[in-house]
Amino acid sequence: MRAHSLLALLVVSASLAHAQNAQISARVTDAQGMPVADAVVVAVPSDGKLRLPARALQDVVDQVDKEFVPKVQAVLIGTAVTFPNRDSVRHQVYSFSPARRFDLPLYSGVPQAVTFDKPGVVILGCNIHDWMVGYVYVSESPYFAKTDAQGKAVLLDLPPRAYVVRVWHPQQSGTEEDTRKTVDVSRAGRTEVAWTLTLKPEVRVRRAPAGGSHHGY
Ligand SMILES: [Cu+2]
Repeated sequence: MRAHSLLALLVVSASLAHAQNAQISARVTDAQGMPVADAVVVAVPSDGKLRLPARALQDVVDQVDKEFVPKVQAVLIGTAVTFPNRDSVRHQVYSFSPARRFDLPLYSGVPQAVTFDKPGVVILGCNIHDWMVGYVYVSESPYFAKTDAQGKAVLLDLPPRAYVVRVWHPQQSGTEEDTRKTVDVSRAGRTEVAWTLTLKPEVRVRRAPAGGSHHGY
């Protein structure tokens, strides 16, 4: 497709989306029927046409009381994420994940941003505090949301069409691909979709006793 016709298509689809948009309301529960928070719900248009924002986005994962906040951060591909340290001790945040390997030097305050330019899951750790685990979920689609404490997430402003919708959670026992559902939101309005995930127990590294830091950090 030539560049100018692609542009015309984008303009047409943008104006249609403006005229009438659709929503997907997702609900995620576990095998016991309890709500699952921190699940990322991603919708990809079935025709593969993704409209990404012209400008790269920015987001934040804080370190508060020696934990990542939020524990799961969902971002669009291309987003620059900063990792501000709100603690009085220093952190050294890294990831070995193939989607984005990085290693920030030991720091206080706000280090340089890390850009996430490949879709996938990036597991965060801290070289100083072994129990610190966080996740940056990098979505290839601009249509994503994270479930709240009630296990609910709403994807807003969807151009009306069919989507393949999937769910990711750090403890899910199956694969993200197994959760794929085709959801047709050709008509404006809200469509409800529910998933039941089987979750593995959370692997927790014991924290050092409060106030008992053996490090000089
Ligand atoms: Cu740390």
